[in-house]
Amino acid sequence: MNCNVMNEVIAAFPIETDENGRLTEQIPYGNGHINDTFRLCCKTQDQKEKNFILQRINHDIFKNPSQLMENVVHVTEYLRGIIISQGGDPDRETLNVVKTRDGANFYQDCNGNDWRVFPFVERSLCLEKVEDQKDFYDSAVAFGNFQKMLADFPVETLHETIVNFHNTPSRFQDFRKAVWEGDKERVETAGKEIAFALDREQDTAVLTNLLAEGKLPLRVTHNDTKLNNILFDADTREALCVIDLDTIMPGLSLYDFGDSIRFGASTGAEDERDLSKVQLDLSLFEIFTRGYLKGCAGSLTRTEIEMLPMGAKLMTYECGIRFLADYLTGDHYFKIHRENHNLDRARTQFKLVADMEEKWEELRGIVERICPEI
Ligand code: ADP
Ligand code: GN1
Ligand code: MG
Repeated sequence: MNCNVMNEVIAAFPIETDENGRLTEQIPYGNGHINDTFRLCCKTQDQKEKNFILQRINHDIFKNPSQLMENVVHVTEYLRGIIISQGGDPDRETLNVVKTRDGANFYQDCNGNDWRVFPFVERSLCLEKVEDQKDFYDSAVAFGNFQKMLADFPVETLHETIVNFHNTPSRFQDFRKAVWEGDKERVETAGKEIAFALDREQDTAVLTNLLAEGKLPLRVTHNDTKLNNILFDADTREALCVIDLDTIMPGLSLYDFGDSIRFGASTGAEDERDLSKVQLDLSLFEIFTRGYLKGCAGSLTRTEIEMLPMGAKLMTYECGIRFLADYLTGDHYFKIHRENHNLDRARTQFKLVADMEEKWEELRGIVERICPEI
C-alpha cells in the first residue's frame, strides 16, 4: 500500500492524526478472505490508546459499495436501538460505522478504492476455531439472537449486495461453467473433487424449492456466520458482537445455521491438508443446534427445524464448489496464501459433506431429540 494513499485515506476520517493526537501504528489485521483489514492504533491528546478497524472493501466482489454501506449503516443503527432498549452496551454489542469528515459512510481514494472505518471493539477476542464447546454454544445463541433482533427490520430496504449469494442451484451453474472454462491442468488435478460435486446436483435445489413453495420463510439473515465473524468479550468470554455485515440480505435461517456448522463443527481447519483430521463433530453439531434454537427463541418453523441437517450439508457443499470453482478459474475471489489453497479448502468441505452423509441419521436424531415435537 502506497504510504501517501494510506495517509490520504486516514485523513478523510476523524481519527486522531492531527497535531495533538497521533497515529502510532497501522497493521494488517485478521484472517478474512475478502476485504483488506488494518488495525489503526492511535494516541489521543491525553495519551489514551484508541484503535480503529480500517477496511478496503473488495470492489471486485462488492460491485456497489455505496449500497453495501447503506445496508451496514441502516442495520447497525437499527441494532443500536434494540440493544439500548434492552439495557445493553451499543458500543460493544454491535459494529458502529465511523463516518468520514464529510459525513459519508465510506471514502473513495485517488485510485478508486473504497474504505470504511469502525471503532475497534476493545477487550475482544476473535476465534479461528472452537477452543471450548461453550464458545461454540455462545456463538450459536448470538447468531440466532442476531436473526431474532432483525425479525422486524424493514427487509424491503436492504440491497442485495451479492445476487444469488446462497442460491445453491445458481452456484452449481457457476461451478459447471468453471469446469468447462477453467484451466485444463487444474481441471485434471481436481478430477475426483469435480466428480464428487457433479454427483450431488440433485441436492442443490432442496432449500430453494421449499422457499419457492412457500414452505420456508424468507428472513433477514447474516449469510456469513463463520466463528471468526463474531467477537467474544475477552473478560467474560461471552459472545459479544456479530461482525462482517457485508452480506446481510434476505435469506434462510438455514444458511446461517449451516455456514456456522461447516466452519465451527469441523474437527479440522477449513484449509487442513490432512483430511484424516477433518470430520463433523457430532457433539459440536448438537451444541450449536441447541444454542441456535435458544437464540432464535421459538421463531423457527417446524420445516426449518427439520431442515437443519440439510442446511449444514448444503452450505458446506456450496462453499466447497465455490472454492473449487475459484481454484479452477485462477483464484480471483478468495485470498490465497499458498499454492492450491482453494483446492485444499474445497477438499475439506467435500470431506465434511461425505461425513455428514454417513452420519445423516445421527444428525436427524440429534435434531429430533432436541425438538421432539417435530
Ligand atoms: P472479511 O470480510 O475480510 O472477513 P471482517 O469484517 O470479517 O473481514 O474483518 C476481518 C477481521 O478483523 C475479523 O475476523 C476480526 O478479527 C477483525 N475485526 C473486524 N472488525 C472488528 C472490530 N470492529 N473490532 C475488532 N476486531 C474487528
Ligand atoms: C468469505 O469474508 P469472510 O472471510 O468472512 C466469504 C464467505 C465464505 C467464507 C469461507 C462475501 O467470508 O461466503 O463462506 O469466505 N464471503 C464472501 O471461509 O464471499
Ligand atoms: Mg470475516
